[in-house]
Amino acid sequence: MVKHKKYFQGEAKKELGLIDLSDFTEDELENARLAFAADSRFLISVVAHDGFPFHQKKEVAFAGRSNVGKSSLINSITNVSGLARVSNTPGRTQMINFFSQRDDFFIVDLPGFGYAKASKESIKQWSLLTEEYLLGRKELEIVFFLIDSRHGVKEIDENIMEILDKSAVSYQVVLTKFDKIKKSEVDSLLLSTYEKISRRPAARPGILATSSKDKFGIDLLRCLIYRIIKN
Ligand SMILES: Nc1nc2c(ncn2[C@@H]2O[C@H](COP(=O)(O)OP(=O)(O)O)[C@@H](O)[C@H]2O)c(=O)[nH]1
Ligand SMILES: [Mg+2]
Repeated sequence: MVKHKKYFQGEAKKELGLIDLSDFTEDELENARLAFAADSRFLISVVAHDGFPFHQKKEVAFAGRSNVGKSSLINSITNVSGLARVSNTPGRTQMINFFSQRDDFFIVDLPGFGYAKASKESIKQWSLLTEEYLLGRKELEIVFFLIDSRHGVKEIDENIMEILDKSAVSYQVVLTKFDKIKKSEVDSLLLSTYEKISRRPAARPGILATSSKDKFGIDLLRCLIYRIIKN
């Protein structure tokens, strides 16, 4: 397990909304680890709403801008390096990808938004199938909304949060690529993120900082998912 110490050297960041180890019990950490220990597999890529799989289990979805580190994060929590394709070519995945975790629950990789074209146009394109999924999918329990630590919450992220606020599901903000920012930038990143999400009605409290590169925060993300699934 990667200790917070490496990034924070023991400083309390709770007042800045940071989710940390103290939010979970030892049992939760262990059970969450076991829940992801094996049997992650790709199920299906969906391009139209009639293709959504039929099942009785819960789904947790991941959303964020193209290149935010979504595929890398899914690979990290499942420990399967090639599960969700990690791409250096942003904007290529316009499908909704479903992964099964031990046939217990499903991880859903939503299309990345905001690449290249004018942001309005790309949001429109992003939202057709995705909005249908977000607004109508009763199996969906939570959305993890990924924000690149290097950029913070941008206007296009705010636009997507507006869509998420209209959906029936709450979302948890997750900072990605946390290894990329300097220690001196951490407080202002957490502060500005906290400020921007605290006025959002459907945003869950707290911010989870992660790095797929260093496997930082991955155990905590598994715990958050485990709590949702077991509820
Ligand atoms: N330094 C660093 N790079 C990352 C991290 N996560 C992803 N990347 C890189 O960011 C790029 C986009 O990642 P990917 O997972 O494909 O993003 P996606 O488009 O959101 O699915 C790739 O070059 C990854 O190697 C991270 O935690 N740290
Ligand atoms: Mg991807």
